[in-house]
Formats: sequence, structure tokens, C-alpha cells
Amino acid sequence: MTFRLSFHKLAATVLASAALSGPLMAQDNNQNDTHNLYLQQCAACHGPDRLGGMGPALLPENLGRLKKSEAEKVIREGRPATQMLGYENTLNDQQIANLTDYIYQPPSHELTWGEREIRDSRIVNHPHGSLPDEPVFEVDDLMNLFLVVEIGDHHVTLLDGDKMEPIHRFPSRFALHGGPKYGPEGRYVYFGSRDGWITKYDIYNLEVVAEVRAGINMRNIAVSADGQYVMAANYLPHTLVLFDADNLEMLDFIPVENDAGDSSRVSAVYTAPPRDSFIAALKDIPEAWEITVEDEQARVRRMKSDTLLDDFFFDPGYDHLIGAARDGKHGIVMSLDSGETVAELPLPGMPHLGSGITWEYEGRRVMATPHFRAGAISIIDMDTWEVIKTLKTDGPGFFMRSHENSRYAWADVFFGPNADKVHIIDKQTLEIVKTLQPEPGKVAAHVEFDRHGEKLLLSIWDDDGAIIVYDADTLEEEKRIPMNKPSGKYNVWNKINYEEGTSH
Ligand code: DHE
Repeated sequence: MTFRLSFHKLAATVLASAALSGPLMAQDNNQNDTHNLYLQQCAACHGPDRLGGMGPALLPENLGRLKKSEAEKVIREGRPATQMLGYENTLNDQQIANLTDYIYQPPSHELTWGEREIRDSRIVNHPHGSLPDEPVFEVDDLMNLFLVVEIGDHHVTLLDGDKMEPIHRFPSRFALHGGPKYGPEGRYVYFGSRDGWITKYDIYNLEVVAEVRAGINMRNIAVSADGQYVMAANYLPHTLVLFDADNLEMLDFIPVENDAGDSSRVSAVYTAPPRDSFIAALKDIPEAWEITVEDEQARVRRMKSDTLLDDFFFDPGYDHLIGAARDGKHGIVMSLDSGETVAELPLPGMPHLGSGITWEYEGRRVMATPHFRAGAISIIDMDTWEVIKTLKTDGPGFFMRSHENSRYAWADVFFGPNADKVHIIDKQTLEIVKTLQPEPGKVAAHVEFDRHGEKLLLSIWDDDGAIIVYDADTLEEEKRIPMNKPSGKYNVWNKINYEEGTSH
């Protein structure tokens, strides 16, 4: 089946009717010139349809996070450490401004990213099983490796978590987003990019083994607990796509629609190990889906919600989905067995539940979540679903982290004037016990512990940034490793064991 999508037909109609009147005809000619300029100067790397190629996709949805002025600067000056050269000596100011406008316009014709395009995009460098099984580097503990995503120049660093030293650094696809997902043995890892690329990487051989483009604008990926399947969740087109984890061959293509045929973006998809399933929530239709794989085909079980779901999270047994409502003012708890909403959570301030963590507190399990729009962390009893404490922070946060063996949880202040601060919370007193400001003026964010919970890494989120190694107990800084805008860090052991203090 081919899934076709129409990009803003209205805009295309406006452009067509523009050709009818004088001044607008000039505008239309101008657009044709710019289109031709794009084909001459940009299409070789970014694709004639702006869907991307060696360079990223240049469509409004994919550029949503880049300010127009920054895009213009990139066209003018180029992007360091990439193939993107500056055009200031080739194009004049008006041409650069026109090209910038052009890439932020929706395309005038339909774009397709269906089964054929996905199959055709697949690149297999090393068929599964063709590379040696012994690592090409020496470390004491393969389970204590970290991957660090450096979004500044689109690279990934492999780090020895015992010595806290980099082992290897390699280029990634443009704009990786979300956690890379490890297979259950910790040898293979799967990265997802915002442009829809899935990259399978063999950590032992330091090689990309296969890649496939699952969509035009992807949300995230999940790997099944048995390591057999990869599922991709897309914003554009409205699809979920199932792959064989060995060679990234597409197995199933699932248009995301309700019974009435309305389609929806997918908020995210996660694997639910005890259920042997994937769970996805839809952004534009009030439903969550449980997806199981039978005979390499996806079987969807729909669970209706009374609200649109954005970000979400699970209890450790995967009995409940805890979801943030898209209105940003509350959350819901859905039983994954019955599909019923069993509780409402009073969480004003847009909780970032994807960053939620849990721990044992006075004999019961609690969860904590930061908020995007409030300087607060909510701590919730997971039996009664009551908010037992709201901690006031120095500003809205993005990520939270802890480890079963650590007494502390770490929460960044990602937005506002205090974005260079990080709070440390005592998990037994539920109080902030220390606030660090490791590099005044630079965002400090996202923590990941080593497998033992003894050390942790914090990012200085800057092109001229670093990861800082802390002792998890004394909270003392041990060393800094320079990096180019390091974002997430991912410890092999913590991820494959679904450690309670880290994201899944
Ligand atoms: Fe993320 C994870 C959604 C903006 C960095 N982010 C995720 C996940 C989702 C999500 C659904 C979980 C995926 C997974 O790990 O499988 N992120 C969103 C948004 O909706 C939002 C707010 C807007 C958007 O543009 O998509 C958003 N995210 C950002 C950023 O601006 C960040 C800070 C920088 C960036 O790279 O874009 C950012 N998101 C991250 C990171 C993770 C992430 C580092 C993985 C966290 C982890 O520890 O697992």
C-alpha cells in the first residue's frame, strides 16, 4: 500500500490563483526562479523534492526548530564540520533571502513516503552476522559503555564507563533525537533522526551495519524486548512502520487512522517488555495503541482515551500508561489491561512525562516528573495516584535522572535565566539538597548514571561544551571531557535492564 499525503493543498491553490493577477504573476516568476536556483545549488544534497539526501530534509516540518535567521546564516556561511559550504561568494543577498523563504514554504505538490520509498531507501553495509563477534577495542566491562549524542556537529561518542574515557567518535545522521535503543545483548544500537532515518550500529565493530528511512519527520523508535523488531513512529506521514531488527527490512506499514478514517501523528512508541508489545499514543486522535507482532505483521489493539495524549510514561510493571494531556494541564492514568482511564492527575504546567523516573519511598513507589511550563517537579504516589509533593525549582526543566543505587535524583532547569543550574533531590526526604551551576551562562542538562550508580555524566549543552563526570555520592566533580553540544547520554546496562532511574 502506498500512503500519499497532500502538503497544504490550500497553499498550492493560493499559488495557482496568484498567477492570475499582475503583481502576483511577478511573485510567481520569482518563485520559479528560486525553485530553479534551489535545483541548481541545493538539490544535489537536499533532494529535488527537499526530502533530503546527503543533507537533511528542507521542509517546513523538518525546519520547525531552526530559526529562519539561522537557516539564512547556514546558507551564507555554511555549517562547520559538514559538507554544507557557505554560498556568500556564489549567491547575492537577495538570492540567499529567497532561498531561505523557499525552504520554509510547503511544497506545491504531493510528497509520498510509502512502502516503496522506505524499501528503496534501505542501505545494508554489513548483512547481519557478517562481522566478527569480538569487540575491536578493549574495556573491562562492555555493559558499562555509554553513547553520547553530540548534536552540535551530529556525532556520537562511545565512552568507557569505568575509565570515563572516549573510545571512538563517529558521524551520525543529521539531528538525532530521542534515546538510541540498544538490542538486548548491548552490541547493536539503533539511532533515530528527526528526518526519519534509522541507523543500526554495531558497537563491537564500530560500524554502521544498516540504515533505512522510515518517514519524512519521525518521532522516535523502539526495539522489542527480544531484539527482533524495530518500530518507528512518525509525525509525517501519519504512520507506524515495523522492521526486522537484523537488516532493517520493512515488515509492516501501518497507516495511523481511526475508524472514521481520520489520520493522526504518533506522539511516540515504546516497547513494553513484560507485555511483549509496543505501546504508542496518538497525538491527534484520543487513542493509545498496543501493538503485538504475529507472523511478522503488526496487530493493533486500540484503547480509547477521553483526551489527546502527548508525552507518556509507564509504571515499572507496564500495567499503566501515565500520559500528559495535550492541553498541558493534566495527566491521565490508563490501565493497559482494560484500556480504561483509572485516574486523573492534577499536573498543570505541561509535565514532561517522557522524563519521568520512579523509586521506592517509605515502602511505596513514587514517580517524579518535571514540567515544561512551570518551575516545579511533581512527585506522585503510584498506588493512589496522588501528588504527594510539588518541589519548587529555579525554572521549567526537561530531564530527570537517578539510579536504584543512588540516594539522589538530578533535575535540570532547562528554560529561563537559570538554565545553567541543576537541582539535586534527596529521594528519601523529597527535598532539593543542592543546586549546582557548573558553567555559568551555559545550559547544564541531562544526566545519566553509570551501571553501578556510582558516577554520573552531566552535559554542558553548548558547541563549546563538555560532559562532566560527578561522583554520585559525594556530588563532587571529577573531570570534564570536551564535547560539541552533548545532549543525551545512554548507558548500556541501564538501558537494557530498564533501570528505574533512567528513561526507556
Ligand atoms: Fe525530545 C526524547 C519529544 C524537544 C532532546 N523527546 C524525546 C522523546 C520524545 C520527545 C517523545 C522520547 C523518545 C525516545 O527516547 O524514544 N522533544 C519531544 C518534543 O515533543 C519536543 C518538546 C518538541 C519537538 O521538537 O519535538 C522535544 N527534545 C527536544 C529538544 O528541544 C531537545 C532538548 C534537543 C533536541 O535534540 O531536539 C530534545 N528528547 C531529547 C533527548 C531525548 C528526547 C536528549 C532522549 C532523552 C533520554 O534520556 O532518553
